[in-house]
Amino acid sequence: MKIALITDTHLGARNDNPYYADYFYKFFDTIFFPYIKKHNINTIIHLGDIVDRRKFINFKTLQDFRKKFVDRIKDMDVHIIVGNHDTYYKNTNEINAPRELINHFNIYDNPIKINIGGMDMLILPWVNSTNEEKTVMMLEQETADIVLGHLAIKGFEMNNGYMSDVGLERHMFRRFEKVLTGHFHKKVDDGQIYYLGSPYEFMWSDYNCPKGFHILDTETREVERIKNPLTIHHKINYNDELNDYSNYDYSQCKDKFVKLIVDKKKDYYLFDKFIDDMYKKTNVYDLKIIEDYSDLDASTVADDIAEKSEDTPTLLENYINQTETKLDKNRLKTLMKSLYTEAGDVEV
Ligand SMILES: [Mn+2]
Repeated sequence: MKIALITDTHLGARNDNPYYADYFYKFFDTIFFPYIKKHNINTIIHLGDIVDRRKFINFKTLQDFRKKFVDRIKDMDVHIIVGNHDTYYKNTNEINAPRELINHFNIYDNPIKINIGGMDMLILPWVNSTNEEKTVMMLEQETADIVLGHLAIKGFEMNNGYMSDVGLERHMFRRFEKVLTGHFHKKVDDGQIYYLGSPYEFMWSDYNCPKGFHILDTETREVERIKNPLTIHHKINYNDELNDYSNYDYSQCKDKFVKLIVDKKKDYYLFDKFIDDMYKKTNVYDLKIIEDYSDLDASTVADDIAEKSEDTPTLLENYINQTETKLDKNRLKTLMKSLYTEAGDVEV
């Protein structure tokens, strides 16, 4: 039996931004649902963070969710593990979005052992102060073939370049054949614990980070990755000494957030035309131009900032790296990162 595994869909992400919603549902319309239909897959396990907001839901996001997602899986065998973005309170999973929105599916807001297709699975939803003891006890005592969860585990790369330093210890999971989990959006593994990664991009930190979903075969116990080739973030390194932009193919900028990093700009007229044409010929959602000042022979630090600060988290990290302080820089970075993420969630 084959099971589709998907996680961290965060529907309604980026303040319910419609461009991101279009991009998310393009994945469901053209990649995910065609795949599971073609392969007669009738069982889905969602490993948490099905929606983005923890406290409430936007009606447009809710309608899309119902029509473009829930209605298409309503006759399937669906299992949903509650993630941290699904829960209202920080210290308990008791009130959660799946329970309120789609209670007719199997929803797991507490640790439990289940069996699907003859395979014993230990299900571990988001760990908080209420269920931590039970989670640890089940990890120590329960027998199961695999663990499926929405887990924070120390020592994994959360986003490009960011390591997790809070959560459960890896050794707690070593008794099990495989651990498959949501939570961090980058696909990483240590050969036993697998962060499956989000199915699509959310932020610039997802740029160049492969996305997709997985198929678990309960007979062979293999986990197969299905790639999602769709992206929403696109970077261009502009250099008119090396490249000719007169016949530029703008199709790669269509329906994208674009960052144009200017390495060399000799011909100002051509540059302006390039920008004008970008707007005229393609539906670019947003264009950010980042000038590199290396032409001005600025100091190495300024070069560094211009070159490496293509997104805010990187800028914060570079700033902390260059700061003279006795404080723990990794803790500072984690704090800045969580502030940045929290600020992104604030209603405008
Ligand atoms: Mn998530």
